[in-house]
Amino acid sequence: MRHWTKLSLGLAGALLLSAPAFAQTKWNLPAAYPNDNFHTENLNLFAKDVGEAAGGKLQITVHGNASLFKAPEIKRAVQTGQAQVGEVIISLHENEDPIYGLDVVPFVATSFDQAKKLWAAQKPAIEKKLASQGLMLLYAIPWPPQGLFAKKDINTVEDMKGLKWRAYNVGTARIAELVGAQPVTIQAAELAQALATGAVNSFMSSSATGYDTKVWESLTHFYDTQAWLPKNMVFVNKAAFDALDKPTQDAVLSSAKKAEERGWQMAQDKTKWYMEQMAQKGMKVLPPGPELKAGFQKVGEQLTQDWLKKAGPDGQAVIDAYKKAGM
Ligand code: PCA
Repeated sequence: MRHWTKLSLGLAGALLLSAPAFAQTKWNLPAAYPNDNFHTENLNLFAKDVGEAAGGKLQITVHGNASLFKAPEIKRAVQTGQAQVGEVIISLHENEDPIYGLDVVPFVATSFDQAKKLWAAQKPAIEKKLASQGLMLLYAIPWPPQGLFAKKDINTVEDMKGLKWRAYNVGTARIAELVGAQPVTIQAAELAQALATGAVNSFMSSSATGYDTKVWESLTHFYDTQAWLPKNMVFVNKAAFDALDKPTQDAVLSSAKKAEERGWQMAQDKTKWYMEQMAQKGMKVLPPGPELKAGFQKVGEQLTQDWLKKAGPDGQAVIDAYKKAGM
């Protein structure tokens, strides 16, 4: 009898000790890329940092690989409070505002350094836009430079005519249109399958996504065109953020700052590694030839014109700020 009393007292004690002495807030973070992609790894580190910095008061659960919401639905889910924080590739929302599409205009920023300067110029406008949508920006991280994946030699843009082209946003669909390829919009989570079934046989993206989708199982060439560095942004529902106490808000902000620095470094560090992996799997990983390069430059000029026309004086001001920063 005494033994049981002791045991139950012990159990009750353990429960008391393990139960937080405060209310714990739980946030869901939908994300669209695989769990072992560096963006998602960084999100998990961010969640861990927040938990620690907030002394356990806020627990963020990352749902990678579009498992909670599909990529195009994530932003709305956070706006409507179905999720509290989320990650999307910014350019997915170019239709809402051209400012979301600036980092995917080819050849505006083609290195990590330039991408960082472009982000500094683009950020205030994006923050403002997000604020008008009830959202608050936390940070943004680039993808490695975008190259061209194909199943044959591509020496000129004419060689791209008729390709079954996978697009991930308005910009990549427009490229198909300009070179006479047939665009199909497919998000990363469905890309491996689209490649396997032959629904598409070409696309532009990073070595990271080539690696994530085991692209070597379907395609043979990666041309390292370094055309642009798109970015993912992580943002919160502003009302959910405002509902946190001040120390917890600070924990989110300081962890976001850490995540931003870490993520830029991860993207840079992994770029070469991803390309090496593809080469090791037997892909031809090579720079674009001079004719292809020249053709792409022309496509880029057209897309720059398109963008400036859409974005008007506000967009021009952002580009000017970028150029002033010494691109
Ligand atoms: N990978 C993502 C977006 C940009 C990138 O490099 C994709 O292909 O969907």
